[in-house]
Amino acid sequence: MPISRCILRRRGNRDRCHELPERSNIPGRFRIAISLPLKNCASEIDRFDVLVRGRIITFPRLTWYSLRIRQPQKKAFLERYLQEVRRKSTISLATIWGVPSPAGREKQTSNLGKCDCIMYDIIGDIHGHADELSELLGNLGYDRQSGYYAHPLRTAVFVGDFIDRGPQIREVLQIVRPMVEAGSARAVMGNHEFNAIAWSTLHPTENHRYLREHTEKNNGQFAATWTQLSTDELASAIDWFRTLPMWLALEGINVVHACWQPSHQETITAALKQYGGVTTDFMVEATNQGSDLYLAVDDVLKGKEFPLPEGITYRDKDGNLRTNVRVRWFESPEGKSLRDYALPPAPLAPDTPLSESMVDTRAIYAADAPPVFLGHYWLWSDHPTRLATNVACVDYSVAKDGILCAYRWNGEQEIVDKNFLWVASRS
Ligand SMILES: [Mn+2]
Repeated sequence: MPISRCILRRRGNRDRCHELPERSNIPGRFRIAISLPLKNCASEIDRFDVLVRGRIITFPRLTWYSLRIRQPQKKAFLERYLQEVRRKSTISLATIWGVPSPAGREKQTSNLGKCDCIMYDIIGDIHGHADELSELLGNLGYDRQSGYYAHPLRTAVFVGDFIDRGPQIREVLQIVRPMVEAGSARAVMGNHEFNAIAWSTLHPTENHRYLREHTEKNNGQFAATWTQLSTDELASAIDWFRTLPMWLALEGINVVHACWQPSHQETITAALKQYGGVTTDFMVEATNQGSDLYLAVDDVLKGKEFPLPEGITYRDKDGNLRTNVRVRWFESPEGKSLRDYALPPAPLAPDTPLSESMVDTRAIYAADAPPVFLGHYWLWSDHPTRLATNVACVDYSVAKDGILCAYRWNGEQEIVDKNFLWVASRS
């Protein structure tokens, strides 16, 4: 239902109508209006700041609500929310209306442009830091009343890399997976989940060979996960990882762990169809270095990397000697040195040349494309900023004493730095 057509009526007084402001830009899977006594607005503003881009709309006291819900799960959400609202003495009533089905919503989006979107909180790489995740979800207004974290009006989106490194991998999975399964969150696969599947999968025909070999280096990268989880827990986690999409094209935003490249996505989509999902056969091809699928998955989940010029190396955060750098694939390299094109900035000489022949222009992200959100890049700042007007990374190194970062998206097509939220790492 287009928002400008939504009308609230009082029961028993059909002449009294309250029409919402014309195209008031409330993105949301459903729409809600709450009658709040004005004097209480200040104390409730945090809780209801999702209304109309941060503004409370105060209606005359409403005495009924209407509910139009086609999805049972969403209905449960709303009912729980209404119960909570009623419990609060300061709030007289809530009004909720206009809950289109997903298919209907897509149609509406094309008609209404950015007006009619779900609102998302995009959350960066967690890497076993459950305490920080709980704190961040709490700050974002998610609560655990139903046994999993949920927000009455918003959906969380995880950019992958739930496991490895941190001390609370089991707890992270116990938070994230139920949210995704219940529909209060979406999630994409990170390279650590992909590696975990490969590490755990035996080659179907070559005896005793895992698709990700159990070398000292590979075992070390995965050690926190396989030592913290029981065999059954690990198997269950791997089963779930196989169900994760490698990117999400949502209404109004794109989400991928490392690199958005449509030509690679076509390759991956074709392989998923051919092999019936992230099956063992899919993984065999995806781990076969040099195959098109390997190259596609490698770029999408691990980002593009350029080799350093002969004889030049540097050490990364883990102390590993690097002979290549991750790059800012989303923008043109024109006029840039390799130092400027690296992401994060690499400790290279300013005149380190960039081989433009390596640039895959198919990955350059159009300035008018929807905002794309990434993880993966281990950025470091106590004040996250966008990478471009429509590109943002939400990985700020919580597993290296950084911050766990989220971006609170309210329908804007230009990313604004004030919508980053974060909590500090506790370890
Ligand atoms: Mn990561």
